[in-house]
Amino acid sequence: MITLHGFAISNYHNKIKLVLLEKGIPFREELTYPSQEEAFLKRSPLGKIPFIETEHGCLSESQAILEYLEEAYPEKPIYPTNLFERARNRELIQHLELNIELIARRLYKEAYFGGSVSDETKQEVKEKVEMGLKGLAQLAKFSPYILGSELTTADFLAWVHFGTFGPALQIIYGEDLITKYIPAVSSYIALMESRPHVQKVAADRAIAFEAFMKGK
Ligand SMILES: N[C@@H](CCC(=O)N[C@@H](CS)C(=O)NCC(=O)O)C(=O)O
Repeated sequence: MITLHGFAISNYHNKIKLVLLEKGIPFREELTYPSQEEAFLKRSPLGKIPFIETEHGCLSESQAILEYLEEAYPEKPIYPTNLFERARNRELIQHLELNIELIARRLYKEAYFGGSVSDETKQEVKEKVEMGLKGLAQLAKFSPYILGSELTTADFLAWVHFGTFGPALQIIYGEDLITKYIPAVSSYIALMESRPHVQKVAADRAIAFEAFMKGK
């Protein structure tokens, strides 16, 4: 049985949790916080979550975990069968994570964790994120799913990441930048949130977020 280590506020944790649920893979979730302790680094080299524990050992980096799960549990595939469509999925995932999420992440310290971010960083992040969102508008179809008529991996990722960088952009810039560049996103999010597993991940995230805010 797979153990998923991490916590329910993390978008990278929720990415793997949603994939496990949607693929119907049995797993247990263990509440684990990032750590720089020697023993932890042996399981996840930068001390980050998520990582999974399998019968073969531990595996970190959410995209590597996702690809492993898809190959090890092929019964319910979440990538399309067509090779080029599979590549398009990976293109969208890389774009979302490298060109939007990782950039917007620099705001989370202020948006979510009570810290502060310089005006210079905010300006730099805004320019890059806007470029990323315009790029996403080119790639995404929303007809009705992000890459067309088929629900695929990219949808699970998109829903999870929109729910993390979207509110952060709203808090820092006072406007809904996602909808500004990609108007179809609101109805798309509603469509994704009609799925029971998405609802489960969202509910767990809300509970964890409330507990985190109380503990602050
Ligand atoms: N590239 C990693 C990113 C994981 C990540 O950033 N995890 C955050 C939580 S969302 C973390 O553990 N941060 C703690 C740290 O950076 O020390 C992945 O895809 O799994």
